[in-house]
Amino acid sequence: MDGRLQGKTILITGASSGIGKSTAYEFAQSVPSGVKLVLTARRIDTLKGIAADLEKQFPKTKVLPVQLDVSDPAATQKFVDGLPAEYQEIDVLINNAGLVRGVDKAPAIQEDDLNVMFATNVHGLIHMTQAVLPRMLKRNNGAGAGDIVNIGSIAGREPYVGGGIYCATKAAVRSFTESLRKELIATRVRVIGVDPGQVETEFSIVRFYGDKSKADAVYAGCEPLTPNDVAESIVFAVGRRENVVVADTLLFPNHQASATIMHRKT
Ligand code: NDP
Ligand code: 8X3
Repeated sequence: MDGRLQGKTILITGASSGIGKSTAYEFAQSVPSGVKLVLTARRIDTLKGIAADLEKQFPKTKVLPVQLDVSDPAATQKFVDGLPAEYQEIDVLINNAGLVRGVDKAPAIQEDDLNVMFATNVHGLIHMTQAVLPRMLKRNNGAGAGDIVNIGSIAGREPYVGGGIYCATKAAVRSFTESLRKELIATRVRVIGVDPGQVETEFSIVRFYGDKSKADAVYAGCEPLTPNDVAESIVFAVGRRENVVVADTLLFPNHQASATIMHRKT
């Protein structure tokens, strides 16, 4: 793993929390000889703290924290175009930034929630992919090289009540991921989909607009995945031999069998 990933430039969106943050630590830990991490999110102070801690714990890893709202297409393109020279050749793009807002059902879905979820989870992921892909395709004498990892969800495979918009965004991610893999089949760019089930992060706090007690209730009687469980799968997929594509991963905690079937201890 260390030899395969040594010196790679890895861009992670949504790295200020949860799965994105754990993925940054998992790469740094798995590659003691060092990687270059570009970490983006809206909360730049949090990212700067993570960057400082990573460089302290893993002296051979270099970290560039950048404030970026992926729902802003112009900012995304400007960010990619303006990357410092030593970070310009992105080897691995982890499209992780995403969120859920609310549990409203039609016809009560709030317009703002609808727009923010699609702009972040779908448009944001597509714009970042479009901004990074041209340089990946030029590498390797035009054969292309690099990995694009899209974080979907069980919600993209199985829609549930109160998740109409979030599930639709993740179904769109799944569909885009599959199209992209097919479109890039004549290149050496790998397209990797990772669909987690229940993971305890800030995800449910965001869903309930900051109400921690409602978020805690989601995990009552359960043992959800940790963000590090997902990070390990991401790093495993990226660390395979270049000819191996871990195309599609679905991860559940042991008590979960589908988006809605969970065994809860009473
Ligand atoms: P967190 O809320 O802990 O992390 C979400 C990350 O996305 C944060 O770093 C946040 O940073 C970032 N983010 C949100 N909106 C934007 C934006 N507009 N621009 C840039 N960054 C943004 O949740 P998770 O770690 O759980 O979520 C990560 C991904 O995993 C998401 O795509 C989610 O849908 C997916 N997922 C989560 C599951 C779960 O149960 N937790 C299960 C399946 C999939 P900041 O606020 O600083 O911008
Ligand atoms: C998060 C999983 O089932 O809470 O994507 O929507 S779920």
